[in-house]
Amino acid sequence: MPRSGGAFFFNMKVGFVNIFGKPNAGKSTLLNALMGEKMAIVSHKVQTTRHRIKAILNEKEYQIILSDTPGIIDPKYKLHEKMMQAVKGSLEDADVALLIADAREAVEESHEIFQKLRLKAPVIVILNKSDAVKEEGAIEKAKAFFEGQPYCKEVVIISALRNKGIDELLQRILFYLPEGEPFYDSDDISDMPTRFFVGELVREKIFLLYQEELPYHTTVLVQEFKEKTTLIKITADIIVQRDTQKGIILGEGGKMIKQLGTLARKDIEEFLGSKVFLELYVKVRPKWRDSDLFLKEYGY
Ligand SMILES: Nc1nc2c(ncn2[C@@H]2O[C@H](COP(=O)(O)OP(=O)(O)OP(=O)(O)O)[C@@H](O)[C@H]2O)c(=O)[nH]1
Ligand SMILES: [Mg+2]
Repeated sequence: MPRSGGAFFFNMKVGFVNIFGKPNAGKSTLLNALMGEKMAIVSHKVQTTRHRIKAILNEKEYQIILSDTPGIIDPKYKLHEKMMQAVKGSLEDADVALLIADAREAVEESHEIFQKLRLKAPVIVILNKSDAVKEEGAIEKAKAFFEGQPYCKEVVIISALRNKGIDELLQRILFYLPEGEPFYDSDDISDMPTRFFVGELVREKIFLLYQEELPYHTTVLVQEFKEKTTLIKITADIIVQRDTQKGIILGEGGKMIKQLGTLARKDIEEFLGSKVFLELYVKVRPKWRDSDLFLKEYGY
């Protein structure tokens, strides 16, 4: 039952608007731009997002349930398989699909992925990172290419980072969105618990601070979340696969984890609007990325 509290909704537009694309195309940045606040973590590295993250955009005239999804890849281990299951689930319930490509890249690779999705929902292809395109005429060429594809209703050019074209995109989304009654309370902004967002912010800083493969061997689990009188006490485990990785996370004399803690705490405080005491522990769980048991425990 929609929690509409007995109110009537005339001509309200409601539905699931799900974002898909290659890793690093800017899906999470776009979700944040549409929401007008940071809900999904972003990094310069590929495969940052691992879950389907719903964020609810509530206005009088519409309720858009946005979904960020992991970048589409060929799975190499069980965590990847879970990530691609999150994509699959989002393909099924989309009312409008946003297929996003990095406008600096050649169109073929994204096209191949988009084609295989076989979406039934109307598709808007989004050319993102327009601010960073150097080559003259390149965006227009890419736009014409996608407009010629049978799966594509229309193409919208944006810069999610610079907030360019976002209002126009919103108008085009609303054009395709069906009318209905809201699914969520008007003050809900996500279906994920606060703990999840806290863990994600720690994970984002791991993507920022540590080189190469380490972030891909790591996950974060919030163990304790206690609201005290003047602050919130949070304890989180950083899980890695090997002892050597634990050493790198800690750094010499604990230098690195201290830096990680400081960066993460600042963002968590901003997100929660409260002072935070953050305690981080590093735990070694060999092959957690391939263990159903561990993956389940860690929320995948
Ligand atoms: N120049 C430029 N960079 C952008 C834009 N949008 C996103 N980025 C950058 O692209 C990188 C990846 O952005 P994300 O939003 O994490 O990409 P994603 O598609 O969610 O990536 P995964 O979660 O790994 O699949 C980050 O460094 C962003 O700052 C844009 O419009 N312009
Ligand atoms: Mg992402």
